[in-house]
Amino acid sequence: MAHAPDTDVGLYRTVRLIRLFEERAVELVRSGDVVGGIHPYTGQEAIAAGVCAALRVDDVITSTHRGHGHVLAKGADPARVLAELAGRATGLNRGRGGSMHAADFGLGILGANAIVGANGAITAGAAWAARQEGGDRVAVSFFGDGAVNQGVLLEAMNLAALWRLPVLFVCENNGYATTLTVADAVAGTITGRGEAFGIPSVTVDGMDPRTVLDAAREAVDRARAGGGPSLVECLTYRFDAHHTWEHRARVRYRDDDEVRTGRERDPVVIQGARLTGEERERVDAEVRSTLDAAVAFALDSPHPDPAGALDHLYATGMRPRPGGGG
Ligand SMILES: Cc1ncc(C[n+]2csc(CCOP(=O)(O)OP(=O)(O)O)c2C)c(N)n1
Ligand SMILES: [Mg+2]
Repeated sequence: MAHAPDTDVGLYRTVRLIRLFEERAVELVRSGDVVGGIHPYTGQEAIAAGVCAALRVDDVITSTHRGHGHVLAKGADPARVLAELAGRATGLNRGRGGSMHAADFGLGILGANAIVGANGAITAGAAWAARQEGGDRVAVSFFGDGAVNQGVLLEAMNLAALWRLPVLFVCENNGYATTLTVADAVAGTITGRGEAFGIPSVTVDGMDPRTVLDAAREAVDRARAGGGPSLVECLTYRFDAHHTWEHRARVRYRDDDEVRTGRERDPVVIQGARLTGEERERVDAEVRSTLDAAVAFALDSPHPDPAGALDHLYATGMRPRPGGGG
């Protein structure tokens, strides 16, 4: 059966895949196979799953430091994403990008991005390019609450509104930028930033894949019809650490009660309740075998040859000249 990501089974498959992917990735960080750590997307899966289910393959997305979920939901091969995290030659970007730079242009994944807020400008540019082409492709920018005070994102919103670009701004408000709360960092409201530019802006439950899909669909339809950008603020909760490093550093900024309460509404459980037990078991088994194969693929893959370290750095295929000079 073809994968239909916007059905109840499809949405469940996507959130389940992202959850298990992140669990396996954390294990590989602990074992030392993924060097440098990751920002787990655990708890926020409904947003990537819901938004990407409203998109076509030729639509584009830009992502963040917490980007595995977006990349997987847009259709990237989990085995190649995991190999990328593990720095292997078979990785999505030949092991050169790692967790925060995964990209697959063929699937419209313009890249995760470690610079908070920076992807807004890339998305507006991609949307402008899509419009110049004459089609009805849309561009989505995923970003966290930590990005809403970054000038570049506000500049991108301004231009997107002014030029009625087909952009969907998706804010994943998980309440924290690292350890800083939204209450301590954000004056006014997040939707108020969109409204200031005349951008239709809504706040939705970011723990329910179907709610996110409905909101994304409305925004995507508007963008395709020439109605310009939209902002969807998704209220969510990060179940795990900001970064895997946090477990070792024992940073304390959320008390146990808050984390317990925050985890009560679990997107995997919420979406799973819409399936029969049999459907759930079938998807769970399928996802487990996909991830087992992905881990084996990543760990069996070779590291890139150091002699080729300067390959693939430029779109033109050129390497820097020996002795510098560009
Ligand atoms: C421009 C910039 N400033 C600071 C950082 C360091 N940094 C990395 S993640 C992060 C927090 C981002 O919070 P948010 O956007 O809410 O995303 P979340 O981590 O909650 O998913 C910060 C400050 C950065 N990567 N880029
Ligand atoms: Mg945040």
